[in-house]
Amino acid sequence: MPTTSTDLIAQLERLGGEFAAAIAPLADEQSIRAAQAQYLGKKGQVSDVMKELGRLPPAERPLVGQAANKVKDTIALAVEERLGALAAGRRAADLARAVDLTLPGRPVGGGHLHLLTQVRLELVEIFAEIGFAVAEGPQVETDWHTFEALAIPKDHPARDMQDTFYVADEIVLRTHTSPVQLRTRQTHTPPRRIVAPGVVYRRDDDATHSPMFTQIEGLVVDEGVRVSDLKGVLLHFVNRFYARLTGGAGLDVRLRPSYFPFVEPGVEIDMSCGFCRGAGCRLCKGSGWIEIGGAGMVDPDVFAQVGIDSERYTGFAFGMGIERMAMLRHGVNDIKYYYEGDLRFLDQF
Ligand code: 2NL
Repeated sequence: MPTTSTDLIAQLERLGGEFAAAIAPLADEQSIRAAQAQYLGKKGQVSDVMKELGRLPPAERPLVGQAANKVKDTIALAVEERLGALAAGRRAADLARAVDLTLPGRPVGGGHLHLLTQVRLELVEIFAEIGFAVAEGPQVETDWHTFEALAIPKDHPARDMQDTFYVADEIVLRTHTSPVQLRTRQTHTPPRRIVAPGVVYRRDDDATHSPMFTQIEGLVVDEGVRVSDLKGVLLHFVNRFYARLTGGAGLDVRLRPSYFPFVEPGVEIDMSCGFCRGAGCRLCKGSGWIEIGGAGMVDPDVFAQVGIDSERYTGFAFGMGIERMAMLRHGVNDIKYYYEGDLRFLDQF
């Protein structure tokens, strides 16, 4: 039977009518789109009808083409309407759901200072109680302030590229906060009592060393300053800072001879172990003492570098790592925890 344009137009109109009925029971976008493809896709029913177009006399083809465009529009409109109706249904269901407006809100966690910041502020307060002022300075320093003025010789390993980050020739990331104390020479004449807390940098990286860490150094310069003054300051510090570990018992401090280029004599600072009270434990490795830093009487050569008369003035200096102090007091066992930003760690403090 020969195909006529009337037949094809009727078939197209029938498809348009069928489509709306076909998608009426479909309740999700994916199946509606699949149905649309079944009608309009390359292998769809509308294309099947259009394949017959070639058999018609050319003059009749435009009429069928128009009918095909109309059915495409009808189908597209039916898809939009059905999807719109589904979305409206979902909105209505959302609105109809009972909401108890008296329920308490979900708590929004408040932030707090990082453990290292808390400890740094506490340290500053402890030293302020006995007359120390706080000093700060640049983290990018000259070789002179970092090494030369502190009598650290040109061939000292600390100056090696292996140990120090060089920013440029003669410019380094400070490896200790001592340059801060030297810089206060420009604004403070003796007597001077200052602490310099801050970030320092060394090429070091393992469970107890990080390339960036925090230090606090102290410096006292006056007439008649002696090693016993150093020990008194350190006793005040350990008993204030570690008090909660000892349950009221006092902590002792001992100074062991050691060497730092910028002090003479130089000492290593130990405190009595507050965990086992001297009985011997893992933290003090059975010795009853825990090393907490270094110190010494400022070398007269260092005073000479910054124009302080070492015949008239003497002074002591000390340095301690803040990460290590917090590790000892709070039982932190890897330095990396401080810098990872993991709230499960940070929120404990
Ligand atoms: C340590 C040892 C120390 C100093 C730091 C110092 C600063 C000036 C002059 C002389 Cl301006 N000395 N600081 C002295 C001895 C030891 O630190 O083990 N730090 C973590």
